[in-house]
Amino acid sequence: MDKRKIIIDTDIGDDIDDALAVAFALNSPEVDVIGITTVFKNTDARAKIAANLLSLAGRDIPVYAGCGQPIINREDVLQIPCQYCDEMNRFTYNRQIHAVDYIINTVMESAGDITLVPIGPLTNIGMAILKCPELKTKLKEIVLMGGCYYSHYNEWNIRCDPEAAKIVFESGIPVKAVGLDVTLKCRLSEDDIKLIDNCASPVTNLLSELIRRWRSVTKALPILHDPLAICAVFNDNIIEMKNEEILVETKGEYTRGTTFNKTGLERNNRIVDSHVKVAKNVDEKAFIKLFLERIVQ
Ligand SMILES: [Ca+2]
Repeated sequence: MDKRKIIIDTDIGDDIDDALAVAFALNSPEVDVIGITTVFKNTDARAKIAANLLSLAGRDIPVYAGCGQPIINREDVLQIPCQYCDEMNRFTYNRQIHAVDYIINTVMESAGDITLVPIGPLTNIGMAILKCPELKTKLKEIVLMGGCYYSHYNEWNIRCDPEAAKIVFESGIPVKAVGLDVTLKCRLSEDDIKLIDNCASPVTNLLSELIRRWRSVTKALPILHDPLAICAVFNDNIIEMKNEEILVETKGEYTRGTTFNKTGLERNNRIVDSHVKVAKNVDEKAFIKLFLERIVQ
């Protein structure tokens, strides 16, 4: 089986689903994680969390820190993510190369077989496309978590950097987007968390600790938003995808960062010739089963 080469671009450290997504990708034989880049706010701390996870997994995968500031929005880039702790400071990453340059160099030197998997705000990807428009001809696909396509809500990843999202959706690069309206169906239960807690491998021990830190702040159960984007890279059975033309609102006072399904707005049932596919539905039971099988080994 040919493995899909992927670069995961992540805001690991705030919501718990990024760490779960990286662990899921590392244990999925269909994909080869060739690099991890971090984005949004404190990308240095996020890179150290990713490096810690990779170290425990015994995987030698390079990590690069990217843009902390979105293109127009302003954020506190020194804010410490809730899953970070001082012990993670010893984990290192490649500080010589910025994530945007790593993405550009790696994709441009490739045989056109690299898929980007952004599971945070799209700043690094948008900046890479702005800096090197030739990426459009070299990237295989972008598979992202973000947006909300069959109901109108300004989902976090798009809202945090609407300009970057607009660049990505208008780039002409094949995009597969897994939106909030579908990912919300994929929620872990208390019993699922116990399975992870009881597994006691080095990676699941860290995941348990990260889940505990995250739950102490949120009092919530993990939702598998980002792992579903990893699944969308290789599995066509669990997620139903549909071609749509997607617009990103960048101006609205109340709607900035909302994704609009142009086909839905027109209501004329025309055939859509679009490079964008969005998730319409998910078999959440099959997905959570697959996810747990691969995390709890
Ligand atoms: Ca994320």
